[in-house]
Amino acid sequence: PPSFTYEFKTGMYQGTTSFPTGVYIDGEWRDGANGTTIDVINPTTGKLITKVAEATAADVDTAVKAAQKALDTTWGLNASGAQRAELLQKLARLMEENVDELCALEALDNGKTFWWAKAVDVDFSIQTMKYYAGWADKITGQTIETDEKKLIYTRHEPIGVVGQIIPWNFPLLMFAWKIAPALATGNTIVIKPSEFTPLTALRMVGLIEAAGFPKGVVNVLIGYGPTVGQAISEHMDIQKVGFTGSTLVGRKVMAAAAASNLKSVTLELGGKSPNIIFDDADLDQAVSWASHGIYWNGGQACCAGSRIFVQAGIYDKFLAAFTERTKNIKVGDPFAPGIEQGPQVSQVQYDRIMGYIESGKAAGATVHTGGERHGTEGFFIQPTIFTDVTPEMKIVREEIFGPVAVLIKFTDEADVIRQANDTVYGLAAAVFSQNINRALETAHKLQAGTAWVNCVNQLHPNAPFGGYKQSGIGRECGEYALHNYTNVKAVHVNLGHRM
Ligand code: TXE
Repeated sequence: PPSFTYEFKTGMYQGTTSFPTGVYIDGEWRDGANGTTIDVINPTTGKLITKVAEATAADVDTAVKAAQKALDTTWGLNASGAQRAELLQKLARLMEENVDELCALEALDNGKTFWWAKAVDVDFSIQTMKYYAGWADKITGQTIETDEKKLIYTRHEPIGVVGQIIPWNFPLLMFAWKIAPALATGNTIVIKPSEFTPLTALRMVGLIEAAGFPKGVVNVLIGYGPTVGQAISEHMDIQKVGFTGSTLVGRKVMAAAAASNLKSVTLELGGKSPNIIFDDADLDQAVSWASHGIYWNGGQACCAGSRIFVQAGIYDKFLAAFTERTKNIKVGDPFAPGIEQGPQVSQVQYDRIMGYIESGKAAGATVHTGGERHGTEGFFIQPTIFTDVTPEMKIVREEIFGPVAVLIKFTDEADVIRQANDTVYGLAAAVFSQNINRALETAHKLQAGTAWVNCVNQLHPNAPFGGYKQSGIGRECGEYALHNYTNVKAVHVNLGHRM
């Protein structure tokens, strides 16, 4: 199987990384069943970083068998909660020991800045492992009182072999959000990272092995969606699939699950999150948060505050300050200090975003600032503000997944709540106001799985995250995610009723 060695020479990290890049099944690195590879492209330069082994449907079959064997012998009901907790804790410690290398790989492969990878992606991934380590020995059922001659109790058992399919925008964090609750509850895993950003998941394999997880518990397969993703979704021996990605593909995953073994499905999909600025907001803070809301991770966040609603009384002031802030965002090499925004992840995404910008112009919206390519190589796009938009425009309705904000003026609460909820999505929403009643009343009326008050893009391993409407099904993180990975069994014991 192939391997990858790379020397990081400049910027915020210097060091060498080296690890296998095969298909990882049953504790072993292999070539994919077809012997083919996938090119991994550096979004900062557009050039090849390395080639990794391509898994196919046949590899999914092999991985499921290995995962089933592990479930029946070393994991599942064969490993105590305390043992599972200890391994997750150990994995968190190993990640801490390799934190800068993980950040550098994420910056290289995805294009996010090293600084943000360190502040959020890798740190939150470690916290997620620790949080679920804490749960692993506290997975308990209930006793249910009915009458004195009966004992009923519930067991929260692992679901079994679970499939997980993740995207490229937060490669390591999505890997952590998926594997940590599944492992804490005793499941075994076949996971498919995005073919665009496989490197941190492959590096994690070494840490998972070093932590001491038995072979076959975590199987990592890099492959394409229509082959490996589809094979996971329709596999008869996978009992659950957890997916994060586009709403389009989420539908396919659910359809494949329905058409095969009715495996349980959780979906974390797209969004077009409203960010509401009332005229009594702290303007300076609202501008900074709104900027973070849309431009963080190059706008490639499912919860990005891409529709910014500003109350008429402060619209002009907000627009002026937000424009200045937008123009000052430093776009460039993700390893250079002070850079806030790196490249978009791929040529495909670059083209998709530029297509949306063109569609906005063609529909009559005004590019207030930005709207062009940044630099001459790689997939960089200028932070962009659209004004003069109308509700039916594609740039207002569809997820752009790039550094493109639309600004919309509103009059009062009723007006903004109606506009904010006028979307098929419901992932997140934010409200800025100094009036606590107004802020909370609005937050409660927004159709979204997460509502932020005087902040945006806040995630926490302890707090549930997921969507209303077409933004998804189920919740990740927090105690809520444990339900995705356990089957509840009610045991009825007869203590003396006679037939
Ligand atoms: O996503 P895909 P893409 C949105 C965002 C973005 C758009 C397209 O708007 O612009 O989706 O991105 C796997 N069966 N989000 O095309 O294809 C795929 O290999 C099973 C929002 O890259 O949904 C990858 O591992 N799996 C989102 C994963 O699905 C399939 C994050 C996600 O990729 C498959 C990413 C199939 N038929 C994109 N086809 C978020 N919620 O954060 C593909 N995949």
